[in-house]
Amino acid sequence: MSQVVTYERQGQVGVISVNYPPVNALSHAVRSGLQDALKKGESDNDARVLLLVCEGRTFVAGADIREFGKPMQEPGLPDVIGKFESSTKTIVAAIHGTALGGGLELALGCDYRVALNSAKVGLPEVKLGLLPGAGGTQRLPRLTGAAKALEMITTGDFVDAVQAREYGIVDAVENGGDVKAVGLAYAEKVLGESKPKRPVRSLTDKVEADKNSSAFDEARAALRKRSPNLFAPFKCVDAVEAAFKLPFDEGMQRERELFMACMESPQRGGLVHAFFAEREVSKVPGLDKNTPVRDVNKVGIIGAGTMGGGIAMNFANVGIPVRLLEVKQEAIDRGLAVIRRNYENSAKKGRITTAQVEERMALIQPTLSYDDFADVDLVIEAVFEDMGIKKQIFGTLDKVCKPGAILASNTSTLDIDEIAESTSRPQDVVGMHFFSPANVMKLLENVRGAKTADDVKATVMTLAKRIKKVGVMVGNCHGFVGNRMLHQRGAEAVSLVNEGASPQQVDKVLTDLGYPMGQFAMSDLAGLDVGYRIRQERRKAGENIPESWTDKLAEQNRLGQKTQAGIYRYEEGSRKPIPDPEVDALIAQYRQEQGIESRAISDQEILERCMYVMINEGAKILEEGIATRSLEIDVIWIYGYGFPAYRGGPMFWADQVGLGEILARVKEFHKKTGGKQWEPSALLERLVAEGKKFGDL
Ligand code: 3H9
Repeated sequence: MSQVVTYERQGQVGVISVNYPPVNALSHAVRSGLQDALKKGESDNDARVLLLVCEGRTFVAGADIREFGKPMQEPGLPDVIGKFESSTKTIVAAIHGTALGGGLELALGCDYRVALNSAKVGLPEVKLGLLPGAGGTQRLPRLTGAAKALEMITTGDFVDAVQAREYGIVDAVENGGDVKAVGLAYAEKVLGESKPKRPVRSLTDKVEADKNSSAFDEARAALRKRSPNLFAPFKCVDAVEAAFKLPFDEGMQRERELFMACMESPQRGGLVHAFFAEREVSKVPGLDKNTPVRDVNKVGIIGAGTMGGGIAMNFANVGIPVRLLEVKQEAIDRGLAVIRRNYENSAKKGRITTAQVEERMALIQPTLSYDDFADVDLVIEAVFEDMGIKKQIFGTLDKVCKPGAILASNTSTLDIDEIAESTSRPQDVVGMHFFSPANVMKLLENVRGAKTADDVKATVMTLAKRIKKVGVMVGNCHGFVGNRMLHQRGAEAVSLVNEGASPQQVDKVLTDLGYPMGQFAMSDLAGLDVGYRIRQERRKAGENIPESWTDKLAEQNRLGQKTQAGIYRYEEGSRKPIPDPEVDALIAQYRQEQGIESRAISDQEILERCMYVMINEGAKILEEGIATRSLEIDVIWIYGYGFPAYRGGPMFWADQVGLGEILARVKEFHKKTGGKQWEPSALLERLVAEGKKFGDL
């Protein structure tokens, strides 16, 4: 028998233990180990009941995702689970940590389930573009009925042990203790009470009751609204419905067909790439994983505007006290009022309690004086993009902050090294670029300066996890990774409009690709003054940036959603962009002034120009070492800009489109326009010449 699964007997209980760190995933070795251990248990005449339990931090957290896309090695998981269910012996599963996906399916193949109260269970396959493919869609509904099963399987969300008991998924919940001891006690109880074997497949009351339920059509209608572009959630509904319409074995067959369809869909490839990429980015190449981190127990934030306030909330949410600094009392009052409103809205939606609103507000202490930063461990500057002001602020921080305090800037574009030079401690200076709204968006782009100390880099990466963000470490250049690529897309989108496209046509192409909003709706959300100010800074620095129609809008105080008018117009209280004839007229006038003859532009041209310009820039970013791996760019775009995770990120997407095809078009656009943005990246050329992909780097 394989060592990852062992069998031993304790009294009258035969114990099957899985030990396959880190998360006891159901690799081939675990599946065959389970099968062998079961055989041992069945032939052990002194074992009157069997217990399945896991070592380490968790119960089985699912199929081994690393085996996806490779030839399946027997035994398959559905067969192993089938053997547990049809075993001659009654089997108890004892759950701790997270019983997820194939892990929960394995537990559902047992007769009874007991869980520690800290445990969670779920079928998160849909988040990987899949559906539960080892009986989960057939067994879970037999315990929970249609509505709960549909909710769990189509969202992939976990439920805690107490909820799981309410739903009928687990039979008992125990407070704390050692999971094996809890499992043994429950197994003894099964014996003591002579509880019968109870295979889930044989339970029929819930499926009979919900046979004609409207829940399936309702679930499909909700999905058409929530995630119309996703493939797997609809297949999840089909599979669950089969549990109610077909006998168990036929339902299992239907589940298999639907599972294979998901497995083969490109969305599964994209989502699995995104899953691993999110975990890989936390391992920074060149940064020893044992690098010590600095203590961060108190944070100072400069600027109580939209960004500063959002950033403050992240720390208060995890119990870290914040000193929030502004220059004027009104600004601080306004900032705190916005934070309070955000928290109260969360409380209204039931996400936090009213007591938590007060606790979090109490953690955010306002101040008008830098002297209050004397004892903070980290300062994040979040004022607007003006190098002069930032240098002044960092000069002051250098004077007031204690030695070893980390001095971070939330700049979205400016040179971290230049900011660092205004202090006597550039080793403590780093970029921490949050994305708007900072309390919601999961990305934290951490920017290393030339002199940033390793322990500062390690600290900000660890801190990202602590405040529940996905941290990505990048190098220093104008706009870093995300905004540098975004600027290219933005400029191209403006050029497309100059040439004849409408803002709404450009935006639709991007939303059809799966972005939650297009370039222009996003500019309106961020505020047109942001881009305007950046362009003005660059013009001041001597760059030749021609005036565009978006500058004109900003100068007319059409700043986007916040003024209810920008590139689109907005009705009171609504965020829905409405095309505005006034803007069309302004664009037409701009074209006339520039002598541009408007032409019809195809959606395909918009897609290619908006995306390929980004891919070419992304390749240059890799070439320069600003990002070290293409998956960093993917994660930045998924978590910072809403790039559809089911396409795996822009660089993964480019690999699917084909780098040869992209390079050919980049060259054509370069020939046509001579634009620097279309100068082909040397890396892109090399990869195409070698027949390789970004993913091969
Ligand atoms: C499935 O079950 C299909 C079946 O229905 C049908 C089959 C026929 N496989 O997230 P962490 C690795 S689909 C392989 O940092 P945490 C992960 O890459 C599966 N590896 O820890 C990382 O490795 P590394 C359904 C896995 O404590 C390490 O474990 N299940 C798997 O923050 C630690 O992970 C899921 O979708 C896996 N299944 O969170 C569950 N899971 O150290 C996916 C994790 O080398 N997993 N790894 O970077 C999770 O949601 C979280 O990892 C979990 C732990 C909550 C378990």
